Amino acid sequence: MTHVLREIASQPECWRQALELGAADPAGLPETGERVAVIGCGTSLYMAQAYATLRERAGQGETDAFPASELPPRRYDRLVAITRSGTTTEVLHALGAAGDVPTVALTADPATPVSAAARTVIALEFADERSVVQTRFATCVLALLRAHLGQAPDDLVAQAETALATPLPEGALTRRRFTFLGRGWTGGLAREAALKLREAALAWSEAYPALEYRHGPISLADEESLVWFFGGQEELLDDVARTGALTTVTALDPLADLVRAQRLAVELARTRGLDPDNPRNLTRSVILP
Ligand code: F1P
Repeated sequence: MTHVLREIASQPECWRQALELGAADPAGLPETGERVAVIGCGTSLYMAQAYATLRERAGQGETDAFPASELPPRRYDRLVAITRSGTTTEVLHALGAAGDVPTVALTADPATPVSAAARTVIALEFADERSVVQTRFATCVLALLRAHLGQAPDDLVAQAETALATPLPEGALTRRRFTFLGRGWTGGLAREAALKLREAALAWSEAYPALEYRHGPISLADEESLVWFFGGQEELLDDVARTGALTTVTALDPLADLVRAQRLAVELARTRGLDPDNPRNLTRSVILP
């Protein structure tokens, strides 16, 4: 079994710990009313985007997400950084430039430079991973942050179990183009799902805000496409189905549905003869000279 598959399968137990940690209000996370910037790179950026939308829509305060390399010189009350490795150069630079702004980092490895760069560190060592391709660290961070916002469904762990047990959409593995659609906080999940397919399976994949899909990109949809809805955009289903594309939507919580997309990425890799633990051109973290 590959590391990534083992890590995907371990998510229910990991989420249990993450949810507990988030509900316990760990030091350093934003307080209600603060203006907050959230940063990360790659997968961690997409989790930052999901959290930013959730927090702002929960009425907890203005929250913006940025790639760590693109943080604008604006004044925020707090800077939240997400980094599994704790070594990503752009994240360390952004934290280092924060001046007197309180900073907090969520990481799987606190024995790394991020602990010196951030004022507070929240360690999720239980969610660390052997695989280059991130799965459980990312979902654990979001589960933790949702619990902290009081926005995690009570049955989230059970839903992760269901997502692991549910068969993948029939015919998905023979499609050649994969599109993920999300709205609000699930936009970040859609981008993450698309990244998983690129990283693990070298698959052609993309992601859009759901209602933008009808404004052009749908012209690419055909019998070779799979269009994956992260819930709540059923008004588009008929239009997409008419193109010949395979569509999939579930009643699962979108974070649990991301587990299904992770499984698809690994299954696709297997059918294409690829090793998802050793993705092409990728390293566990990007350390710039
Ligand atoms: C972020 C990241 C991963 C990506 C690749 C390089 O790392 O961009 O999302 O898959 O492995 O690193 P981190 O800052 O969360 O450690």
